[in-house]
Amino acid sequence: MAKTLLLVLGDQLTLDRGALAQADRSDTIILMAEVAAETTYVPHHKKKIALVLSAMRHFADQLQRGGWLVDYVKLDDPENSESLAGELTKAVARHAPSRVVVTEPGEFRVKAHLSDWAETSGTGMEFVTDDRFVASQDEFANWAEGRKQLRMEYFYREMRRKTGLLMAGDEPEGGKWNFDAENRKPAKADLFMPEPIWFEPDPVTEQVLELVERRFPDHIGQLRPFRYAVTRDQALLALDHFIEHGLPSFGDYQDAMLTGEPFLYHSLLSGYLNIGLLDPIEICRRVEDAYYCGRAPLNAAEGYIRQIIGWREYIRGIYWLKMPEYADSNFFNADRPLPEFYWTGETDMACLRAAIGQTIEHAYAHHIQRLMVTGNFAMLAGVRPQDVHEWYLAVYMDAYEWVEMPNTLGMSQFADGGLLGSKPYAASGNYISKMSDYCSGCRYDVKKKTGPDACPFNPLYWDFLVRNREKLGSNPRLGQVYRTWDRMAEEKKQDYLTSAETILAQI
Ligand code: FAD
Ligand code: DLZ
Ligand code: SF4
Repeated sequence: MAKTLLLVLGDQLTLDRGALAQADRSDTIILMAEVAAETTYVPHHKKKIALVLSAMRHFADQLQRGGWLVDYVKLDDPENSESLAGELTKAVARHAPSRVVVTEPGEFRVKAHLSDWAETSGTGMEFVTDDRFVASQDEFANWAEGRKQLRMEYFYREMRRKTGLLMAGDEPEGGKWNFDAENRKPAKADLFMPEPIWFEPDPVTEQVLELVERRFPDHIGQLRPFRYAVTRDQALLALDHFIEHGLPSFGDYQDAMLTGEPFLYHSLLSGYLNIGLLDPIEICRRVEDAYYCGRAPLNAAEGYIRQIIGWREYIRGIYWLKMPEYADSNFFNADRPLPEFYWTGETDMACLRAAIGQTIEHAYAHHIQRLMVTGNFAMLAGVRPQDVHEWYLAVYMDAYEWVEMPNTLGMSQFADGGLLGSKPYAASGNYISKMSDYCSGCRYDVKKKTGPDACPFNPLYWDFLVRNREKLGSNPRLGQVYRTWDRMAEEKKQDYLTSAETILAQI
């Protein structure tokens, strides 16, 4: 009789890591459970639910083919208890294991839920370190200790040294750690823009799609066509595809936005990476190879590797360092509810319509859309950061709290008061106009500063700064901006504030 019950969560689909790497096939029953609590703790996008459940089912098949005993509970099992704790209790009754093991969950919420179960059930549970990251939680905490400011750039250099990625001995390849200055080009419509690689649903995915249609008709998002990778083999093809077609221009156009081009030169790998179908270091080695073989320039390779071993690792470090208090951060005491159009895309603002529209269609928007369009607008409008957080967690196929929350509350909303960034990513319409072609198709005029036709970002930008002057006025990086405001004629200032008031009243 098997002695170990090993719970594999929906974002732990990696064969040779964590608890699975340590398990003995002859002594282990693997429990995988589709449960309503995980599909609805926020109203996840239909495509995100389909991705996770289909990938879970394919992974269970792969385990079984590899000789593992898998106890798989489907969402439409009539006996489904709807929670991970409920399924653990039932599985313990079925198998009478001598120990229960899990790889540490990525989310604080899930870890607390499982710990509670372990205690109240009296069964206990062993948590195995999740070694799918470059830096462990302890390593990050040690790095952070005693530092006044936790800047990603310095942490990133440590990760470069640790992994040896793009290092020439002790020095960074090309003599610089960061080539971002070359990465801010606006994009032009290009006939040769790469299409992502798509995968048609197999019968397993088709069953999941029917289930999602039936169970979650009111959730946000267009379910079909569903063409994302749901197995490691497919995710590896997506990686190959990106290295060949996207990476060479990734750096140059990383911050660009174009109407009708939801993906540009981005990799679309985060959804696969975050559920364990790909490994961060394997991705970075492929990117590094492309550079050394002359198939990608250094600004692209360095820029991409920085996103993975820099930003992604740093964000996870912050999450575990600061939770659970971090979840309540609200530096500006913002209290406006999220505008309804975030769920429908129905707005006259072309930039928001595009970013939200493609989110509804694909459960995807790239970083600058998330940061400078939807995030920027919410912060300028004074939306409650926890509402913004729940929206991001629900709508993106790659969203798990450990990565989504610090990006939203910290980077995008400045709700942590500047732990992640030295100033808020607040911008008027001019930034969006520079980095995209959205404004030419907008009912508002980006050049108009106030009045009914003015781009709403313009008055909202000043209103945000004035409203929060007490909190931001002493920020050295905003000194120039506040001096500009102070020099403005009183009448102009009043126009800005009145226009902002009208816009805010309308949303
Ligand atoms: P690419 O542009 O191809 O980037 C390469 C990879 O780098 C990504 O796949 C991702 O793994 C990593 N990466 C890049 N930036 C970040 C970052 N800031 N934090 C962590 N990893 C990063 N990313 C998520 O994976 N899940 C989220 O829930 C998430 N929520 C976000 C919320 C907000 C408000 C913002 C501003 C950013 C968020 N990001 C999140 C980061 C980033 O937007 C996505 O990782 C990226 O858009 C995913 O698309 P891609 O795979 O095409 O990325
Ligand atoms: C995101 C998600 C969804 C939609 N469904 C499940 C599920 O049914 N069963 C499961 O084990 N995991 C699911 N997940 C992923 C979990 O929410 C994930 O384990 C947590 O986000 C912890 O990181
Ligand atoms: Fe967005 Fe303003 Fe440009 Fe319209 S004019 S697309 S609202 S930035």
